[in-house]
Amino acid sequence: MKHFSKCGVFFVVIIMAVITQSHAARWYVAPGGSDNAGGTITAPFATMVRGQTAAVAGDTVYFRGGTYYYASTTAAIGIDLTKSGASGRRINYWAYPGEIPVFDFYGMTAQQRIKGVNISASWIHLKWLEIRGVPQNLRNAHEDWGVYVNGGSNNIFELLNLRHNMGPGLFIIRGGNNLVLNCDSHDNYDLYSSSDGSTPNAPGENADGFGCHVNQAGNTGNVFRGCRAWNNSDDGFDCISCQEAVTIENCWNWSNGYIPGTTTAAGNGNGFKIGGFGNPPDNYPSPIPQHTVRFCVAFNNRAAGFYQNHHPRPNYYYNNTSYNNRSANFNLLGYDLNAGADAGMGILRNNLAFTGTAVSNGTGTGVDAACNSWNLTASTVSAVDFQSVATTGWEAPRRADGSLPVLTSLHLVQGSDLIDKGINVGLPYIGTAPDLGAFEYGAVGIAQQPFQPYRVSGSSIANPSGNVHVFDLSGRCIESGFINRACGVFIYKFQQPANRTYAYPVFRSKVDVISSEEGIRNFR
Ligand SMILES: [Ca+2]
Ligand SMILES: [Ca+2]
Ligand SMILES: [Ca+2]
Ligand SMILES: [Ca+2]
Repeated sequence: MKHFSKCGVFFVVIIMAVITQSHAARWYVAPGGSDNAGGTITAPFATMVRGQTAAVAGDTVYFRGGTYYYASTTAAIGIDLTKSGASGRRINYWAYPGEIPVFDFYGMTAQQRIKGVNISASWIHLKWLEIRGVPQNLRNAHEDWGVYVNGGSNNIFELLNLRHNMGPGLFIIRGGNNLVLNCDSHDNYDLYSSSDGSTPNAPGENADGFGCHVNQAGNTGNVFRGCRAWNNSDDGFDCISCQEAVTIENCWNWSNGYIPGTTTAAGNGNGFKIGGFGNPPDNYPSPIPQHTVRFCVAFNNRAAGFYQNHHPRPNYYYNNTSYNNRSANFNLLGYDLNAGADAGMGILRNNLAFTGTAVSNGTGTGVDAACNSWNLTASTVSAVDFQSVATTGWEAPRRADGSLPVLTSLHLVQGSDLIDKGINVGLPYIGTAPDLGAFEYGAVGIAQQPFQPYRVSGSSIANPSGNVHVFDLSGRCIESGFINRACGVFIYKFQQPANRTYAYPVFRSKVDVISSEEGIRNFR
């Protein structure tokens, strides 16, 4: 869908759904509350599970700021979310606006593998919660987990701060169509991992930032968007043994593979470990999924920035930036099942590698690479192509809507010979062609929100035909603009970029924006 403005005006397009919310209840939970209370703002519950008991599809459970401590000598699960919402009416578990609820599981001391939050529910939405401190109590097992998605589908995990757990921050073992949006996972370290009798293991080998490892066919549609992973002892993102395709986009990671906060080696240390079923591959599905990683950044990881991990079919790597990763920026070590041997694999376009080894295992019939920085002879990559190459500041606070901060690091400078040197792969770009790397020169930023406006760069569409206003829960008008009924429910805001006259629009599925209590109250 490509539309161009005759006048060349550049717009920010905001996509939203018009929904009608009625009779959705609000429940409140606070530290110091009581599960015998009424769950009102003045008499809040004490626990998330009590909120779950009260809530039905479409309801929102608000958590007031403060720390919720979980302690048990017998329980393996801190919070068990089993109640599903429904299509278009998720059950929401959200921070009360402007407050920070922290769920601390350090007191879970049972001699079991611990799950901080276990999720078999579908159609739920967790937002702006901190989940920390899940311990490892066993000394003969692998990792524990912060959030463990075990059968839940169609969920949104948004703005979760997953940290200092002794295992992955968020791990999907079963379930599809989950959106992990604008989450951060950092400083996770499985210090006590050891062999469980079946698989050799060692301290630090399992605490990934994010993992998607769905173990059954049909669990398609899991997406990680706008997430960051850093200082995790194993990998940033890991999709080993995943039976269905995963999409990772607009995500950043760095400094994984070390004991957090040190330069002491720990686990594997790949930024994006994209697939794999062991070496040689074992227990893989047919067809073998092809994962997608695009518009992502990896730097300063102990091993590769982007790693094929013996995956026996080429994955898609589009418009990624990989900087100063220790073993290679892109390691395409795959596996040729017909030959029964290792082989380079990957479909790569518009990627940018800088400092260190650009690509390893980058040849062979399984590799389809074009228009990457290492393929171009007329362009060269050096520090002067970038506004900055700083590796600090990437964990900066997110923008007000939860999207990634706008940095200058690894963004191209005006005049760089990496601008417009890519090839159209059907993804948005500015100018005459895509640039190399994750950040398109001239873009105004990408925000990811499923229901509060989803902002993307786009060009105009003719004939906006009405005004629309968007209100948040407190009644504050947060957005206003024109509506174009002919093209669905989009709001247009005018924005003139520097040095640019037009851009391609991006229209995402409106499915992303349903189920919000913060919908449009005033549509005329
Ligand atoms: Ca590992
Ligand atoms: Ca891993
Ligand atoms: Ca250059
Ligand atoms: Ca471009």
